[in-house]
Amino acid sequence: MKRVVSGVQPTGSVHLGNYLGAIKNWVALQDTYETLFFIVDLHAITLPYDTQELRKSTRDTAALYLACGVDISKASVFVQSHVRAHSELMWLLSSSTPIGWLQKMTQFKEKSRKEGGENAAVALLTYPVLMASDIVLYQSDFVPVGDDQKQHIELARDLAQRVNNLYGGRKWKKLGGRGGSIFKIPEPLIPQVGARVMSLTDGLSKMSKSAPSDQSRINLLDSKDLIADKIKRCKTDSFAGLEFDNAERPECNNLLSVYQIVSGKTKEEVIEECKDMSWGSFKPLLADALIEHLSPIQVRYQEITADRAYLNKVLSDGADRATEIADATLYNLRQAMGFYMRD
Ligand code: AQP
Repeated sequence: MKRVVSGVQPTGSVHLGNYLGAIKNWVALQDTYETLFFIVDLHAITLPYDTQELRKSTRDTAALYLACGVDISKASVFVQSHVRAHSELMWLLSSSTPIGWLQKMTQFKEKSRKEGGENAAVALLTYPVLMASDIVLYQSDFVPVGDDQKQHIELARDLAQRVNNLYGGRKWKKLGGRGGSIFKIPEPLIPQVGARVMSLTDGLSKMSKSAPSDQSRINLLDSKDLIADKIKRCKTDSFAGLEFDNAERPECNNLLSVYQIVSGKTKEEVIEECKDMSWGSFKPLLADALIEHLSPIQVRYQEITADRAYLNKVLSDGADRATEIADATLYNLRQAMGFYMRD
């Protein structure tokens, strides 16, 4: 069975972008693939953070995975730092990663600028190596992500190929290994709609946890009133009617796309329904569709968080399963890299 891995950082409230770009698609994939979904807490420490908040956010994000429909009878759910192999593999892969590959990552350039350049943590630079480790550790075939992560997946692919070339094949066989490739080369899975959910206050910026204004995003746990208020106040334009794919109307395209997904309608149905609508008629329609879609998730989230022991057991079982797969990969790489192996 082909394998799929993905994760979300516990760096704040999970928002509609994380949900439509990633989590919602995981739920669809768990029937067809072996799936591992983790809370990437090691990634969350690359920028200054609050220690109390990290702990709470990690638990909340795990509960949200389950509330959104991740099913533990099909998927393994765990916390990244509970599987030590992620950090160890990152160190091993770092030795094969050219610094130049990391320095040209768009996210590093943007985030390090915000952190004052030279003062940014080394971890911000090496973040993509950890992400590559997260993926290749599980010999993953596919990684469902939003559009913003395409460049990091590309790096993971290049790195896996580089390590295969450097240490795999005959060289590995001579060291007692099975030879061939050490890592599978992963493919990104980017959804056709929802890959880039945009901010509610600026249709040209992606919806993001770190944007200073909470008005710019719908958090999955926002109350009904707050959702309605955010949609009522979100940025629109003064064109007549509503339409997809007009470059001069990024907000319109974004809001229609969100409506399309949460209402479960096709693009053609949305076009037919909304083409002559005013913003005044469309906004309540969108708010209602969002509330209807998110309400059951919020109810399940409350049930799951009420039972701490259950959640801990899920995460512990998930980490056990993940460790089994991860340790096998790590053993192979250590052997192929020429480490003296313990009996
Ligand atoms: N706006 C988005 N549209 C579609 N997909 C998105 N993702 C994030 N934002 C959008 C996808 O969500 C998954 C998990 O993201 P993450 O938490 O690991 O990444 P992130 O970039 O930290 O999330 P944010 O909210 O965008 O945070 P900041 O503010 O730090 O930039 C990934 O699959 C991602 O593609």
